[in-house]
Amino acid sequence: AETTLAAGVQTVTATSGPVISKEVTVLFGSQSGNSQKLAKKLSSKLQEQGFSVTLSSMSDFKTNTLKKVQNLLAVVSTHGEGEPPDNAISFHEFLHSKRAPQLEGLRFSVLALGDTSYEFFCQTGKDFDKRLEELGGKRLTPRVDCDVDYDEQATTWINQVLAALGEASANQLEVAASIGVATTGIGTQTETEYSRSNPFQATVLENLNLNGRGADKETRHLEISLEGSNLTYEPGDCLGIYTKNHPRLVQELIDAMGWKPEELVPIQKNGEEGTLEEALTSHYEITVLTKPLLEQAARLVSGNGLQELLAEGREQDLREYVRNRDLLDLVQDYSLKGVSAKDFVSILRKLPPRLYSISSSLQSYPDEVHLTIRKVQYEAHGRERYGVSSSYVADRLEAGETLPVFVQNNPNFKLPANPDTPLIMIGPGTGVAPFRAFLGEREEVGAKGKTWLFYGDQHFATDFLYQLDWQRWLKEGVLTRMDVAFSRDTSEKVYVQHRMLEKSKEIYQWLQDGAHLYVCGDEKKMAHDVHAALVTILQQEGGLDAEEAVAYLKQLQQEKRYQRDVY
Ligand code: 2AM
Repeated sequence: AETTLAAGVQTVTATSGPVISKEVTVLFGSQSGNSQKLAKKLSSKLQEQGFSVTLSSMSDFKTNTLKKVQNLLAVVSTHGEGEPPDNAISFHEFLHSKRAPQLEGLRFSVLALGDTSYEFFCQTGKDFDKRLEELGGKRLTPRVDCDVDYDEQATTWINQVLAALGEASANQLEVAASIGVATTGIGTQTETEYSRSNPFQATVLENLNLNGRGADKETRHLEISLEGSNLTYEPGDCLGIYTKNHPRLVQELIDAMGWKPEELVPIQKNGEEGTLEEALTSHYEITVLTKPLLEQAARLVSGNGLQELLAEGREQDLREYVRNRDLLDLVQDYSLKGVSAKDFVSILRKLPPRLYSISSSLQSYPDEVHLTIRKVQYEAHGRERYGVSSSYVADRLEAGETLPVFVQNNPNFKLPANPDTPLIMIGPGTGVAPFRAFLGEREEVGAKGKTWLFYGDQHFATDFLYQLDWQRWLKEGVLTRMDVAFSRDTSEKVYVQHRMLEKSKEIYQWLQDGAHLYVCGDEKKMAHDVHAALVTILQQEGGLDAEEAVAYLKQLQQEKRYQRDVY
């Protein structure tokens, strides 16, 4: 086998056996790494069947080679309100621009990842699917749209694609010896048996509240042992944790329906059973109302009023109803009396694992992983509501207990390979988590590059997360500069972007010096405003006009010098 690696694009060609003319390009657009993982899996399967596969991130794909591609398989997630993930933006734009070539010879298929609780479910996948057809491509297999529990549907799509391509080249199915997928340039892979589908039962070593007395918030610092798992991670990676629903919500739901907690119901698609209480606690999602769920609930009993809510023209009412409501509201507001527990769980989504940006460096804490999780709690519709995972961690998970975990590599949020490269890190609130990992790593490797952290939260006295770590790193020179914005200590709100604008000259100079920019935290408000501040800085200090400044930032993104981990 011959392996060519170039700038994140890899081509693995089988040279034993018959000459294989079937070339397949697999592209992924991935924010948290799921699409990339699936794209890799597909690529290995294709290679096992003797295909020659080019696997690449959409952002690394050379668009001028598109015309020559015969088979294109795209795995792409959707972000926010129907937007492409960062590393799919440029390819998405290219395809929808006048520069896009006609693709009559192309066969393609799209796997779309998304979340049915969002209105623009799988929008990016749908966009690609539609556009590739418009450009003349022929669908190899129909697009598959996956919900958060994507495993099964993704496997189905992969099998359909393999079958379709396999048929087309049945006479060439002399399988070359299994060819491993090289991973250089597109993230690391852990040598461990543990994964999303087989999580490691990790022991919680510490669970501390980082906020001071009298704070309005509660942010947990979790230290988790990875001993014996062989799990490794890099700064910027995420940890997936399997969580549990609130016992009170489970109880109230069971009571409202008059079920028995010990009744047996399926907890796995393979038919494995568990008690209803266990099922609703650890296996199914009961806090999110999605349209597909309501449609199925409407079919469980006729005349329960749900059909009316789902009727055409009432989209706005539906949107309002599902906001901050859960399954308990549903069974109380709509008559689902008489529905059996079995039928009920059959319409539920699996409780998906939650991903958190890791806040430790493995170099500083061997065999450990740290998380920084802010508890979400609010009142809505006359009842106290809790963030599923954050309230579990804050209120019901104690040191000494076990937590099922797995590492999710995040190829879109990585330290520069060169330790001399300057870093500008912007992470208010829990967005600061990965920067504790970045600086820990830089300390351990004795990096020389200068570093600058922008941090913000509401109050200095109670909300300065990891204050001692930053102070020590400042003293030791691991952290060169730190600017903070405490938004509610002054009469006028100050946010990280205001601090950035105050320092616009220096930031511009750091960028000239080759600094890499990292932004982590709230997407809609913070990351958006920080982006706007960067545009202003480039205009003000670099003499660019608005359009040029935007293009400049895009270029930085393309070069992986501007990376975001936003949620
Ligand atoms: P606020 O709650 O006082 O509005 C971490 O959550 C910090 O991010 C808080 O200080 C919060 O301020 C702040 N924040 C809220 N909206 C923001 C925005 N648009 N840009 C930057 N920071 C923001």
